[in-house]
Amino acid sequence: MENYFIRGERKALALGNRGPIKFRSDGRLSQHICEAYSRYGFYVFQSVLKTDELNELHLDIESMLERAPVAESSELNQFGQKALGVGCKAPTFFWAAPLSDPFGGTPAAGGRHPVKMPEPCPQPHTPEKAIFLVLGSLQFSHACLRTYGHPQLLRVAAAINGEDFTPFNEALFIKKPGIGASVAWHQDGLTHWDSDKLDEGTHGFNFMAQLYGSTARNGVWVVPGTHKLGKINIKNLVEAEGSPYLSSAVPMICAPGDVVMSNRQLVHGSFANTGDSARVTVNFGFHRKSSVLGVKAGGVHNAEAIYDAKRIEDRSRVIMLAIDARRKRFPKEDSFCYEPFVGRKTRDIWSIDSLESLKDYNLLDLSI
Ligand SMILES: O=C(O)CCC(=O)C(=O)O
Repeated sequence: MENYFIRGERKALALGNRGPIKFRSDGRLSQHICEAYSRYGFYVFQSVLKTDELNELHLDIESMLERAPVAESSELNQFGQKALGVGCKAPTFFWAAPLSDPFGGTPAAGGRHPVKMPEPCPQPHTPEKAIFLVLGSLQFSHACLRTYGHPQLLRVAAAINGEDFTPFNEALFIKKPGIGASVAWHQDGLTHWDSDKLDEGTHGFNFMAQLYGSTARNGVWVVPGTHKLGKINIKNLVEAEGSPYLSSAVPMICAPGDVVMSNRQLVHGSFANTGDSARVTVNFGFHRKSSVLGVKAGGVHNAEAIYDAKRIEDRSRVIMLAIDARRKRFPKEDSFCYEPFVGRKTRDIWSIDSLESLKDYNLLDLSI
């Protein structure tokens, strides 16, 4: 296994799909970034989040976890107060046994994780269960909301998915050393695989911002290029290999503050964190409007529904709120201009009470 991690890291670093966010003089995303993203299905944007922003994310996420339920069945946090997420209708905190694989080989999430990952034995005295995933994370953190409004990242989203791009969902993946659960191999999309219009960008992408960096042991692994191959039979892939340690896969190797853009059609997953460093990923995804408008989808992150123009607009307002939150914290930065709301008379104004207005906003996620 050690060799697998070392070889994977070496291969990942040799791909040539990492560097700072760069645009051409006409404002389009640099050609080499577009080409590498299209070729491999992921790109590591280096040093996107600077020290202040990272520190604020650390503090907020720490505070979020302190205010989360003390146990899966509890409504109280460690201070004996009503815990975050209690009373939410939409899903929020997800728990798993240490080093387990909660999804692999189960019908969860539309059965898209067909194979169980290895489940190493945890050390004695680890908690029975720990939070490994938070959904609807923007309602719990001003810092996460500000990162969602990051102007360079939103420019990338517009370059990849069009100026009228839409949200998907937002999440935190928490992989504590010796505890963090696996996410079994899967492709994210569930909706358009049989469409004759399917192409490499149909199911959108996720930004994965790294708070502590990401290593071969604790990071997400991907099989480069699989985003172009349609729906892949992952069970056959693992059986042919004779092991879930896929030799064609590479890990996302990141420093703190790097942000990966990862195609949702890629075969990807992460192993239980048997290493000694934590990974916290601030995830937020975007779609092309044409992939969601008028489409009936859902059932994993949100209830099944037809995504009409009103729903898309209501959900997209969160981008406007995030842009305003960011403008107020980083006034010297050039804010992102989100095309669908240009010329509107009403503005989405951020205030310290804004998170309350986001309660259950993720009921309107646009999962496809
Ligand atoms: O962060 C992880 O471990 C898994 C991420 C993932 O599967 C996803 O974002 O779809």
